[in-house]
Amino acid sequence: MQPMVITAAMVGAEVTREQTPYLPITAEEIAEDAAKCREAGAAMVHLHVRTADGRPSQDRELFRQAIRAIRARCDVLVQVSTGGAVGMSVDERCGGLELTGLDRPDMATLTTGTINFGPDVFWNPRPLVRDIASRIKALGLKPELECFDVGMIDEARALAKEGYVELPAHFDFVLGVGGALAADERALDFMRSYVPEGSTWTCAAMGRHQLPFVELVAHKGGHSRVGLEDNIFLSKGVLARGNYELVAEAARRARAAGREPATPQQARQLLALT
Ligand code: KMH
Ligand code: ZN
Repeated sequence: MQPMVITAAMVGAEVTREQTPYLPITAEEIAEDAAKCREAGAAMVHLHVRTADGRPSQDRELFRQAIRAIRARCDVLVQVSTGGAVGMSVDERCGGLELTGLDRPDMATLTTGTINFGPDVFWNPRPLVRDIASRIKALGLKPELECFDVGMIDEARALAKEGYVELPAHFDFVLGVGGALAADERALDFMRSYVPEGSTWTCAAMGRHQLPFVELVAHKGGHSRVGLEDNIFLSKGVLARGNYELVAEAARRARAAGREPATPQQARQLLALT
């Protein structure tokens, strides 16, 4: 069976140090955890950044510092978030896309529709999605199409028809966000059956579903996203002492299902990155 690309969603925009003291915040903390994630089996990190006091940010210079610190330590691929935090402007959200040359990310997320996001709304109207898609395309990056619900896969088809993205594409099924599609095996099965022919997919299941879904996904041939952005617990009531512990557990479960964790080089090929 083909290797599994494990992505570590390390920081996010919502988790706080009050919830877990193990959340990396500074560039050095992110890079140290990223290197351990790479050793544990991650091929890619999904990156948000924070200000020194822990507030969510999409600041270009903070991204630059984090990416440089990561690349100084290891060869893990870097996928920048363009989702940012609820309420950010489109320009704010695209801070990580302003990096070129040696600091250029390897990939960027593109959420293809609006959803309820817990008590908030993650606002992605169609013109905004096309704006972000154009910026990702201008940088020559392949987007990871983040779909929190089924209609977002249809929107990916529309985006392809209009020339904003190419098919086959790479999808991330984000399951279990409050107000959106549940982390339920039937939902996953429909999503994976519904993507355009030849597409690849990752699944990011929220909270307690995160690690069990790695096993499910391993058997179904997909790739997995784990990390503190989506889940802070290694097991019931036990905090993960860093993203690397979640990656190590994901790698263990992948191997038990016959899937080796992909190296960054293998991930490039499997996901057809430029
Ligand atoms: N923080 C969420 C509102 C992404 O990174 O592309 C959006 C998010 C999606 O995390
Ligand atoms: Zn994110």
